Amino acid sequence: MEQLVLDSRTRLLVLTGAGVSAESGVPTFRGMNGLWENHPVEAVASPEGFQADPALVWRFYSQRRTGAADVKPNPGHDALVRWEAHLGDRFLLATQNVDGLHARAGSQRVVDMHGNLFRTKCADCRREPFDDTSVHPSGTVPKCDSCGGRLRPDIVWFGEMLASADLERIGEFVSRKDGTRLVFLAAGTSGAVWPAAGLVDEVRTVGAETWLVNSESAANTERFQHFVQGLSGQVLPTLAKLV
Ligand code: BV8
Ligand code: ZN
Repeated sequence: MEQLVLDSRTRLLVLTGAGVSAESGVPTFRGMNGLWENHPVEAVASPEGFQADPALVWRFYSQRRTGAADVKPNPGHDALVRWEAHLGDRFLLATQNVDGLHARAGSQRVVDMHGNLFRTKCADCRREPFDDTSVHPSGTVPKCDSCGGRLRPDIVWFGEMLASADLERIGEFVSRKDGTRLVFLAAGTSGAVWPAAGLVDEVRTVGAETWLVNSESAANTERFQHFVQGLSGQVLPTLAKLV
């Protein structure tokens, strides 16, 4: 297998998707072939879906909270923690996953691009989002104790903008001029969801070296210089040479 060299001249941006959590037992979106209780995920994970039936949306996220509560990080998560320890501030992990497994594995330099399953915010006021593991399977909609409005998961739904602070943090890392060379590695993502799927194009404008680690060829495989087919939990632990 080709080796990814992580040395003192390297700046590494990693993008992870649902495939990185699959070996921990968290179902991927494609694995559910985009459906939940034969609703298209895009319909449930959307402001329109929440407007139409907030109880259904809370049932969906309650099931996901229950499913993700006691899963463990896998060797793919652990490899990323080692790479971060080796590279320090020349490492950044942008994840599309909302399961919190990167933090649980010990990753610190993480951008939760699509929010966090175990955080809740108010749909009707600007109170701070708060950590929350509560589940509401029986179709109740939890109420905000500041404004009495509807609480919702602190997740970026389809049709919603990603946090500008998150996008800026990634953009700064990509365009940093510190004499290091940028390497971009995407793992476990089908490259179907934007704007995350556009990151590979963004990094190529600054001449980055690009890698994709995925169990099957993804929608944007040909946009990567290196494609390593395999399970992230098996590939990531031996892919990088830490110099
Ligand atoms: C926005 C939270 C607009 C929800 C998520 C047409 C063109 C361009 C864009 C669009 C378009 N039509 C619609 C859009 C916009 C839309 C979009 O991209 N839609 C897609 C479906 C086409 N994007 C948005 O809405 C984004 N916002 O664009 O705002 C806007 C503009 C102006 C003003 C206002 C608004 C917001 C996107 C964020 C949505 N939220 N998550 C939740 O989780 O409940 S996305 C959600 O789905 C996940 O977070 C994840 O990101 C995504 C699924 O993608 P993957 O992570 O890649 O997972 P997937 O299962 O697809 O793939 C897994 C891969 O791993 C597979 O390839 C598999 O082979 C592989 N694999 C499996 N096991 C392993 C493995 N690989 C390695 N090892 C293994 N063991
Ligand atoms: Zn409120």
